[in-house]
Amino acid sequence: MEIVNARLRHQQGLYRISINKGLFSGITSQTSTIIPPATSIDAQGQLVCAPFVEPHIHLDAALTAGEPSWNQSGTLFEGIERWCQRKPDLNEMDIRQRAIETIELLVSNGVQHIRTHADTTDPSLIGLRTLCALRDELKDKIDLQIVAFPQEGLLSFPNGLILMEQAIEIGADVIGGIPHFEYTRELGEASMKKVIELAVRHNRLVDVHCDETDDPNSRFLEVLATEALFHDMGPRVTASHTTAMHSYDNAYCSKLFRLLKHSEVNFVACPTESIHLQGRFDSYPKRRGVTRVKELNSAGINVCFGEDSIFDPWYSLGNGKLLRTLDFGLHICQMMGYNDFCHALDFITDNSARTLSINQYGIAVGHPANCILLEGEDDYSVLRKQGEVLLSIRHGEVIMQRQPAKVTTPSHLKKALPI
Ligand code: 17E
Ligand code: FE2
Repeated sequence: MEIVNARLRHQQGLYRISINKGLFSGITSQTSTIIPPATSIDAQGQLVCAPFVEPHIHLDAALTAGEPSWNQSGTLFEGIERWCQRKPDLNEMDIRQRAIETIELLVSNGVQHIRTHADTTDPSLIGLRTLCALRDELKDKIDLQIVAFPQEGLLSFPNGLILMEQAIEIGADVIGGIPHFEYTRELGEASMKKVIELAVRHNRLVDVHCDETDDPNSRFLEVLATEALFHDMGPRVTASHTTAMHSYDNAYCSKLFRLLKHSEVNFVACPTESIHLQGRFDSYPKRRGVTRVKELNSAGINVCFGEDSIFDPWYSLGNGKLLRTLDFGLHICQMMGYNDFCHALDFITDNSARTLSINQYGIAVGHPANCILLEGEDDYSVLRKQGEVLLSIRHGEVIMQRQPAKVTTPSHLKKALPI
């Protein structure tokens, strides 16, 4: 198989991309547009790019908004309360159906790698078991990483630690935490040490919901990053949300950034989620509550964007379109300069792939032939158009294809328009 008339990120001109036995086998530049041979895919001068990566989502909770009641206040804490009302009704079929529907939505929007959290503060661990089984079942179609996430606290929830250890045994890929939700600061700090200790012992990745609050005194990130640094595992550790960093004072941040840089931990910001859940205890001015994406990125620290929720107790919108998340993120974080736009797709592709420690990601000879076709020629135009993902190829096979929407103008309007 081959794709012709393709544009590639940060390259001039058109390219011909050959695929053999599920791998990229050649990438050659074309001198001009070519008429596609019958077996080729014609990219028609549009951007072929590595698949989108969803680095942070909760598949166990997806599509449950309003069940049994809606989050009225819009706070994280009411979200947790509503989820706790839904938890007793969880069963394998229910979770499977919602997770598959959500994965299909993501795949139809160009995603091929997903990191999902699964709540372990449930004595049955049904969410985690179901998602681990689904990960194994769907492994040819999608890469799924499962985070064992102690939603109600690793050390504050009864048997939280035992449940976490069971979750690791069942097969969780990543160890999670929620230090700002533990009963005390001491428990929050102890939980961070425990998370890293478990990850070292069981050779797992780490992804912590860290400081997801507007409270400027929530400073568990420094504990997480230090533990990661001292155990030499920063690149395998992710701090999700870190919304409190929005409210830290600049003097503290300047000291903190030195540690973050040394530790090499990764960051996930969820701009749609945080603009909605944070700032809820403010009157005016209201904080945006999104972490310092621009500053982290400028400091050379890895940061990416995720959706977090699709129609769940925390956020009742969301549609699987990471281009939408990216658009929100760039606006909220004021990354609206020409240079920001030229590299925008990094936040939903390369940076997220690094966060997930995905090997051989990207369009290069010898890598798995995974790619998507977008509407637009480069990062800037793809972002501006907010078009559809037209094609998704995985291990050399088309797993999703759609025709670009055609607009027709009624004839009476055509006459009126001087085109
Ligand atoms: N749980 C949590 O603690 N925070 C979130 N943003 C979501 C679930 C979606
Ligand atoms: Fe989350």
